[in-house]
Amino acid sequence: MNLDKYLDVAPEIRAALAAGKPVVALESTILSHGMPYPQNLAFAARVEQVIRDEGAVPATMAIIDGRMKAGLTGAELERMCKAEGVAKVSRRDLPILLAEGGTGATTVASTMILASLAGVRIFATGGIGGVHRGAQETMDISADLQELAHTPVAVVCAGAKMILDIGLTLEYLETMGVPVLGLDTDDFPSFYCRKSGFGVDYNAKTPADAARVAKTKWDLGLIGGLLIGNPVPEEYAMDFDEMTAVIDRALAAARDAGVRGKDTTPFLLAHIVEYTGGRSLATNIELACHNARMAARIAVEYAKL
Ligand code: PSU
Ligand code: MN
Repeated sequence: MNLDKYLDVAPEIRAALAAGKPVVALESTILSHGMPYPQNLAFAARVEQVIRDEGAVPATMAIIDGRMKAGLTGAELERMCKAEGVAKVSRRDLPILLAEGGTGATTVASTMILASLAGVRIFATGGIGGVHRGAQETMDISADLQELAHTPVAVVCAGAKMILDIGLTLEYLETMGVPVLGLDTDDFPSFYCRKSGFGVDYNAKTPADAARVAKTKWDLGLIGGLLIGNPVPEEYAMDFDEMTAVIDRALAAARDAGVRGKDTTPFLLAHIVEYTGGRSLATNIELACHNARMAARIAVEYAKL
């Protein structure tokens, strides 16, 4: 298939990939549906600069006017951040949005798809979707997990939020054969906090260690990606007990409001920001920039292998 029919790769990214230089994918749902405007716009520019400062090229992914984009212009980033008429696009939504010429922000799952199509192997995000608490009844399990099982991209995240059942999320990844690494940690992080109480499969002490595991997985022809947990820097971490209470309150609000399906995660994120008086947003921004920095270092090491 000729991908040019659907996909635009920005010239700088195309050149970097052709030369074997490091490129890091970024998602756009974190902008459109994960953070308020205009803080998301400042974040979008900063996170791209963090990647450049490490010697890699950022590739923010989105669907714009029916085309898949790897690499956005300033005006396109602004459009994603204003989020007017911007859908949340996961794997199932992708063909619909392209066929109807729509505009949407890509989740972890669909960003992995775009990255893989463009040839980008390393991706930085904030937190991934996973098995929701109460999934035994709702069957709400993010498509992000299936994507990690199928698509060859290494996702650097600050773990999973406690809006999810972290234990079940890790069980699911084990079943799907997805390696879960920690960057210099034995404990899978829980987004706002450095620990979750659940272990990782491998403590990658350095970005080079993580790059080597990814390279080995793909050399072996094992399908799918990897999940790399990178704890929030100590100075931005939030109190575990406080966040447990805040998240319980947000979950109760979602239940009372009857929120379901793809609206659940954005609803919970917005309420957590509200209940913490914006402190959680500052932490979210810092941890996502830290993930971008480490993802860029992994991409630099991966490019040498
Ligand atoms: N978790 C966060 N911030 C986010 C998301 C998750 O802490 O912005 C977004 C990501 O784009 C992720 C998506 O892929 O939500 C998961 O949504 P769902 O649970 O509907 O699959
Ligand atoms: Mn869901």
